[in-house]
Amino acid sequence: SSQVPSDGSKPKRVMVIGGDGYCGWATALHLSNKNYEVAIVDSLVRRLFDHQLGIDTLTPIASIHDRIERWKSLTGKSIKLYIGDICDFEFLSETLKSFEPDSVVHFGEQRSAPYSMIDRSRAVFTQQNNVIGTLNVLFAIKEFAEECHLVKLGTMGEYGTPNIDIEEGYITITHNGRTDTLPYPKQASSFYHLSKVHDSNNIAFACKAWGIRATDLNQGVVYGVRTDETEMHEELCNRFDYDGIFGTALNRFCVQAAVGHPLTVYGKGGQTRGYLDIRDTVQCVELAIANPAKPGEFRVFNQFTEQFSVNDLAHLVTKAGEKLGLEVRTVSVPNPRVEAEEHYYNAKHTKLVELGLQPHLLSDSLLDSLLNFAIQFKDRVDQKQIMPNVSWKKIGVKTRTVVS
Ligand code: NAD
Ligand code: USQ
Repeated sequence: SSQVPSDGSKPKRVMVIGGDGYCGWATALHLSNKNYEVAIVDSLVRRLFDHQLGIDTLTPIASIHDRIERWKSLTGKSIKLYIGDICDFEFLSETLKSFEPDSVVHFGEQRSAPYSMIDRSRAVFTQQNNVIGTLNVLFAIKEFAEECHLVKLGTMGEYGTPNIDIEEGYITITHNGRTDTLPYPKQASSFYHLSKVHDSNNIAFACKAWGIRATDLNQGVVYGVRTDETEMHEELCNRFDYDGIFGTALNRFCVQAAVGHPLTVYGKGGQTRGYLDIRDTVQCVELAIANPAKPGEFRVFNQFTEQFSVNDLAHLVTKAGEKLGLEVRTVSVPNPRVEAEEHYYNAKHTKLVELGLQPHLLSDSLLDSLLNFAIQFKDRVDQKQIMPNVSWKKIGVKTRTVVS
């Protein structure tokens, strides 16, 4: 598949915005390992959220400077680093002009639905950071790198849970005898998920109006932590969120099982989503870069490999835990969110497979190793961070300075 031309032409240059985060760090290393020229752009705002909220990753993570130095000393490969906020257009345009990327992979957003529902100021921050950051990327590409391919991380949550099959970005509809292929309807269910809908609309328009090439990766919930590159050294270790704000379903359940906390199924537990292993995140992004969209094309891929309900996940973790001698219990937590708890769900996800994706499906052995990973770090778990404390209905206009 992929990567670097063996014909002596120059290696492709990829700018990874949000490259200090969970998906971005794994992807930056993977691409560097595949001989892409990589630059990381990050404001480090995610590390600041952790400090402000008093939460922490399960795994100790090195500073971005130490991470990059360690990578260089292990592999001889350099990753360029630009620290700054992409909402600052001066910073972003200087970065783009200096690095001259062939593709920009944009992970750099506030990505937690609960964070966006803490209070008015966090809702506003999320949409401002995400929507304006992406608009700036679009303007910078138009002005300084018009051939550059934008690979943007979207979310499956843009579609919500409609009572019909979910297509990949577009749906063909016949109405009053006429037929058209239209953007698939969006029904996001948090101010965070809505920021992704706004981004998608802005990118689609920029492609049409200016001829920009873009791929929107509607990613499902990511699980796992190890990738080939991050496991090369402890200083390359990725973050692993388990708290009630940034932790995602399966990763949280594994940590909960490891420390003997009951699994926190919200409401009836029939909430079904698409999921994928972080090793497939890096593979999908590489496939999107290696097979770029055409000028003016706004391409949409649904990036997940399997569907599970929350109850399915609780069941799988309980079984895997038992094999390791853990006694795993489940509690039904009153749902802090407003979402359907029993619903139809059937989403297409064939386009990345057609490009060559070879999925790592959720298996007993992966669950085993995730659980063992969580057990290895269980002394770092702060059990007070586990229960959810952000309510979709109780969000207020007053800024919450203490979130506990
Ligand atoms: P993360 O919070 O771990 O990483 C995001 C990174 O972006 C952080 O390092 C942060 O400092 C940086 N960032 C945020 N705003 C920025 C700005 N204005 N300028 C520069 N840097 C900025 O999140 P993640 O889990 O790695 O998610 C990455 C992307 O993938 C997000 O866009 C998210 O919506 C999407 N996604 C994630 C998941 C998941 O399960 N983790 C699932 C689907 C989609
Ligand atoms: N859930 C529980 N118990 C928990 C945690 C979550 O029942 O302890 C439920 C939630 O109510 C929800 C589902 O599990 O129905 C998924 O929640 P999540 O927190 O794992 O994921 P979500 O909030 O949707 O957000 C995550 C990422 C986000 C990404 C999204 C992909 O944080 O960046 O966009 O997954 S998707 O879900 O496809 O929209």
